[in-house]
Amino acid sequence: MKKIYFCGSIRGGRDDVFLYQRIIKRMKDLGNTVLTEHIASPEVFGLEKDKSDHDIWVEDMSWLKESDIVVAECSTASLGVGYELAVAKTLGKHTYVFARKKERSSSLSAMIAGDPYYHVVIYGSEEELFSCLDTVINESED
Ligand code: 6K6
Repeated sequence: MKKIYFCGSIRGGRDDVFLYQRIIKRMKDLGNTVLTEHIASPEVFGLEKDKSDHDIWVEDMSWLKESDIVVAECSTASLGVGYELAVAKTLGKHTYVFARKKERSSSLSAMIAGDPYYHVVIYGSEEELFSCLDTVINESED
């Protein structure tokens, strides 16, 4: 079973917060530990008041180093998630990036979509997202 660092938008916008909840639940139901469960909290901005930005960065970098794999849902663009993905690559973490299909492709940044380091999944439905999620988590088993 894996320690998963899940990335999702916080200050970039919270439109997908309930999707993050379902993704985290799915990963936990499969027996994994999700190090960043707070991303799915609807009260995230209330919680933010308790910590400085530096404290948040220190804690997140420590979890990122500790993680076995990184999973990011990138349909809502976020500077912080882009930063985490770049650090994950530097650390050599297996990194899976999910984004919803848009009319022509997706709104995923070309800096992520175009970098062959990342395992990118552009999904059409939530069913497809979960099916791919199950597969990548099983694939990444040691
Ligand atoms: C405490 C509890 C819930 O939220 C907090 C405080 N804020 C953050 N806590 C932990 N990680 C954060 C927080 N703000 C941003 N991040 C990290 O950056 C997360 O791991 C997200 O994947 C990413 C989101 O970046 P922005 O730019 O959308 O905020």
